[in-house]
Amino acid sequence: MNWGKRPAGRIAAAAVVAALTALGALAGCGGAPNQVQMGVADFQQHSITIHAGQAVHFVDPGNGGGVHILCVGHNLKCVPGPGVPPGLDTQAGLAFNPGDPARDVVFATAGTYEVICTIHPGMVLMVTVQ
Ligand SMILES: [Cu+2]
Repeated sequence: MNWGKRPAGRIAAAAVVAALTALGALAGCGGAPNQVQMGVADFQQHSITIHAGQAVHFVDPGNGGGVHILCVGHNLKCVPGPGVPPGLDTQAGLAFNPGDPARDVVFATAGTYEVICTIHPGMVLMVTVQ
């Protein structure tokens, strides 16, 4: 049996993954993707903070995602307002089916935006744009 080196190799690999994860977190305000993933009937997180001019990277995975129609609004209704990004500013909203390509939505104007889904009650992502 020659298992001597395997545990060390695994520990080293885990350390590399941890370091890369830390780098990714540090890069959050440096143009790295501000990813928000969707599940069957909700966002996987309910708030995100970005800087004006940055995009939120919306991901609806083919495995575990859902049908969603996103817009800025409240209580299942799209409410267009000043500073709302194109695509999230209409009643039609931004439609996703599971497995669709991810989409970047740029928030150009500072403010707080309530991104909702017109299908799923309580599916809310508060986007704070600094
Ligand atoms: Cu939805």
